[in-house]
Amino acid sequence: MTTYQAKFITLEGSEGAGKSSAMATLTKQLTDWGINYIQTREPGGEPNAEHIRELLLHSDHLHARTELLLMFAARNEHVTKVIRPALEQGIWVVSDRFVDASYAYQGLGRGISWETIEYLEQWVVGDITPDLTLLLDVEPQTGLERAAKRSTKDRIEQEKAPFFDQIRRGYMTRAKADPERIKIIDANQSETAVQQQIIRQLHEFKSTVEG
Ligand code: Z5A
Repeated sequence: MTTYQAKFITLEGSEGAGKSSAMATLTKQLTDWGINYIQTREPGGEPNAEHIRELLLHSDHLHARTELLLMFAARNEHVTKVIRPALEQGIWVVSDRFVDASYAYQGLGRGISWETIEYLEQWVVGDITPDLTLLLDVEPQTGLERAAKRSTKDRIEQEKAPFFDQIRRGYMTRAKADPERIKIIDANQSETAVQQQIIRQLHEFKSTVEG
């Protein structure tokens, strides 16, 4: 397995968890530390992958398997053309979502087996594993109320509360299996409190990587 000097950080969470402000906090901290990083997102983060994102979020009646395969098709473009080259050049990568989202949304949400997702992960992503994942955990109802303030909803956002309960379970299962990497942020709290938790986790992470 390749060990990169540059680090790969991901943000995860279900609907209305507050990833946008979390991303701002995270990138400001990296900037303050003088770290050279790129900010990206999934699905997307590369021109072809952004086309696939459009299909994913705005097509009617996508079959669950098609949804999963498109997520991984976009991810293949993203990993090979953006994430891996950046890490190889010593540039940190910060991504709004990555593979954990596929386990939560397509696994628990759509009922696709984790073995299938593991197979695709191995094939497409290989050894590109995040060094740190900040999982913004919010009560589905709270998240949906926050998201309702937004004007429009994409195809996946139109799902109802039980779907987002499953997403939360999926993320929690991932976090339990890999507590060293996935740090849970209580996103039910105020934006300031969430910000403080993120900064605390980043300081801990920095001291770990600096040895
Ligand atoms: N998806 C998938 O299914 N499988 C995969 O493998 C991947 C993704 C990679 C697009 O992702 C969809 O793709 C997503 C999962 C799926 N679908 N869903 N749902 P995305 O990340 O681009 O889209 P998103 O999940 O809708 O995220 P978002 O809109 O970028 O962020 P958010 O966390 O949902 O919400 P926000 O905009 O940051 O915050 C929502 C509102 O709450 C906003 O007005 C904030 O000001 C407010 N807020 C935020 N924090 C707080 C606190 N702490 N208190 C009060 N109010 C707050």
